[in-house]
Amino acid sequence: MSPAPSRVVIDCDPGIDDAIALLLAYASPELDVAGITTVAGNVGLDQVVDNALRLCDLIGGAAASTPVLRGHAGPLARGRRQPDEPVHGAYGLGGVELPQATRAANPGHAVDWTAGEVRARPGEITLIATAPLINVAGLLHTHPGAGAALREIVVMGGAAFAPGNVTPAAEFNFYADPEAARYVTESGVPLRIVGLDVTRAALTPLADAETLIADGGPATSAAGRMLRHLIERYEWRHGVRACAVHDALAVAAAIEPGLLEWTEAWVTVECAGEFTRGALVADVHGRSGHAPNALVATGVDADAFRAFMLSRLLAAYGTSAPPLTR
Ligand SMILES: [Ca+2]
Repeated sequence: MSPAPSRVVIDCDPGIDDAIALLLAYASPELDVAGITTVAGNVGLDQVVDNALRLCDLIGGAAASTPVLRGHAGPLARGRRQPDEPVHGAYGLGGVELPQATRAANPGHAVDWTAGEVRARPGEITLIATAPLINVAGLLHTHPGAGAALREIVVMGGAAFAPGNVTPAAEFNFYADPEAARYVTESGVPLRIVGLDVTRAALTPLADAETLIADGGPATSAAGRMLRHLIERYEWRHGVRACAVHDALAVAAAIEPGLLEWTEAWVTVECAGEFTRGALVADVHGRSGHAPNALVATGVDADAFRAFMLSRLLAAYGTSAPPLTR
């Protein structure tokens, strides 16, 4: 008998890679998605909430009734860059229009809802954060005891040794709210960080997007078209017909940590640098004198991740997939 699934809350800002991450989570029997919380990031909050609800309808099954909560619409402290619309398209899903959502978001705030969920199940909830970290920092700051009751936080964010994707030093989620990211990294909650170091080393090629489109199912073809949009952007920037699917790798890391190599380190986030605001600092050699507070992903089995993601999406949503597999 397989072990009980891990109960997760996914804090996200869909966003194409968030969308693929949600599809992957619901395609994976190892995870039980307790709720989807939203935060402004790739696009504004209203759009992010609407996208999450539409994606839940697309996924169907358990997703159709998963609580979806509105979170923060802006950063904790000063300044943030504009939403990343050129990358994700005007509505955040690469121009893929999903049918209008059949329900509204649940009442209440994402942070308070998550606190209740975590308190009700101490030690059980893994928080997968694939967006700027305002909600997560808010949870840890305003709900004492919530951090200690979390099992783990898996964060997609930062670039420990690789270049950033907003500035030369900073990755989008951390750059969007460095104070929040710093608060989370220094919170003492068990933390795994899946950053650009590994997401850029595990690219999804155009062939996989085309395979999903060719399958023709509602969710597979939507996923394929979203990935194709992302690949066009990635090719423009990086010259390869493939793309990083950052958030999906974070979900894969929560399911199967063995897909990645992990290095213990003390980590923090630069909040003051003239050129480095939002940069993840990872002390892998113990220079700071601080005890490690995170596991930083420093390697990835790219072929295994690619096969994992494609096979899971086809098995759960493909036209030849048996019904009720999720
Ligand atoms: Ca995201």
